[in-house]
Amino acid sequence: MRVLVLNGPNLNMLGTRQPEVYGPQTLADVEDRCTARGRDLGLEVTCRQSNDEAKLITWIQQASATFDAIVINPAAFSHTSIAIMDALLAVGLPAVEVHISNIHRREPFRHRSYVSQAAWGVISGFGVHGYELALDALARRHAQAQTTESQSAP
Ligand code: CA2
Repeated sequence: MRVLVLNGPNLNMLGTRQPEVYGPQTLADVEDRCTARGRDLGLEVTCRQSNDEAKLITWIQQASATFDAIVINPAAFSHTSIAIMDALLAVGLPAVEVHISNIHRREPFRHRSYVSQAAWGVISGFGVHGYELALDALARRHAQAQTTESQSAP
């Protein structure tokens, strides 16, 4: 199973500012942890980050050719981007939305995420561990789908 892990705007600054909100780990640390967790779970993980909404949309559109699932922290685009929601709905891959902080304990404008409408599940508030939780959930979903498939085979 191949999983695309996408990070949105400003997450390239992880570990350099606001550690009280987002923790001390850098984006490189987060990506390394995703790759390692993926290896343990038998997933092939590819990580990308962009501050550019168009780039994120293009990666999502192209994902159906190469990936089986998406983990996405859309960052501030969660609260604004109907376009990212539409791209995820269009590709139809299972997507897990991750937020490092608990967006529901923060300012009201962070409480709504357009992206959640296109997500299979949402993880928020577990720090950067949320990315690994997302990979765990996708691996379990994949294993369950394979069991169901083999049981219904003639
Ligand atoms: O909690 C999250 O993961 C967020 O997606 C992070 C976004 C925020 O707009 C969302 O409401 C919740 C912000 C990402 C900014 O990342 C920074 C990291 C380090 C220093 C400064 C910004």
